[in-house]
Amino acid sequence: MAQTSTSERQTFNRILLTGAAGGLGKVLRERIQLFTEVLRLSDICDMPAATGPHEEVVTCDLADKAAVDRLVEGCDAILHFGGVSTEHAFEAILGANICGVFHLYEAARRHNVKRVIFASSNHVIGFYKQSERLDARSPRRPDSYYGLSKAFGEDMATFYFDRYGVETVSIRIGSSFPEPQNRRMLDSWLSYDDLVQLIERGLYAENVGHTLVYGASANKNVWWDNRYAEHLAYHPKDSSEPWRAAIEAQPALAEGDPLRIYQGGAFVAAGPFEG
Ligand code: NAI
Ligand code: 15L
Repeated sequence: MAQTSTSERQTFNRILLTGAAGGLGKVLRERIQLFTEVLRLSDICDMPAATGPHEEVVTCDLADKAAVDRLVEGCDAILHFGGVSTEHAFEAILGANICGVFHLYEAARRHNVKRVIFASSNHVIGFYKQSERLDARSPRRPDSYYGLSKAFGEDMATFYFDRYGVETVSIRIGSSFPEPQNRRMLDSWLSYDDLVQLIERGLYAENVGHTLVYGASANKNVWWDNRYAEHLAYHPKDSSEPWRAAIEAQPALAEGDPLRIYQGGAFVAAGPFEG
């Protein structure tokens, strides 16, 4: 971390944000600046050019080990938001998410990065019913190849802490969009402000080891219990309630619709991917 400090806390020298061209990446580009002298933005897709010396823009495929190694050099923390973010054939997920997370941690080890924030997903536990209540120790029930890749990423984080001392906060993000879009998201929604709060806690909390935290706002129905992440002091401020009336006015879902049964919603019914 840099020796310079803001009025409240020290800033990082250089934070790397992967997935910077994505939905959340665009939001974080604006919001993470506060925590770092320089923000290095990376994606496989083109991004708007750097707006000043406080930004660096680097195009990089997470599947390219040597490129990821160069990308991570000089960074003191990583927000890993890049990769395939929905369900696809396994082969499409392999390079970006599975090889990609290995490349990232290997580079973090080589370049002495002490802290990673990993954008994991509710799809690690997506086959649980919406009536079930989980905590960080609940056995996983991935609902997709995508969910499996996030489970692998979480295990990668545990291994790199146990073996090499690289600390991670894995956020099992529910549904992080400007607003909840359907009945399921009334329970799984994570506002952008609450996401940023989680990232801030994840960056500044001490001795996190590998901490797993569920990323949801203070919604009325809570599926996830963050008792094992209390040291992060994450206190969500937002709730999906202001959208409830409009969402409940949407056409009713059929009785067997996975969106009303499973925590992972429609992901449980994707595939198979043959031919
Ligand atoms: P997104 O799909 O908009 O952004 C992901 C970015 O990763 C894209 O810009 C894409 O170009 C980039 N990417 C894909 N393959 C890549 C590769 N091989 N190399 C480098 N970059 C690559 O997804 P979104 O919504 O912004 O999510 C960001 C992260 O948060 C993802 O890891 C996603 O799995 C995770 N997440 C998001 C949730 C949400 O509700 N938005 C919920 C749970 C997890
Ligand atoms: C995710 O993991 C996806 O990245 C996002 O696009 C949404 O589908 C979200 O989960 C969700 O479950 O709503």
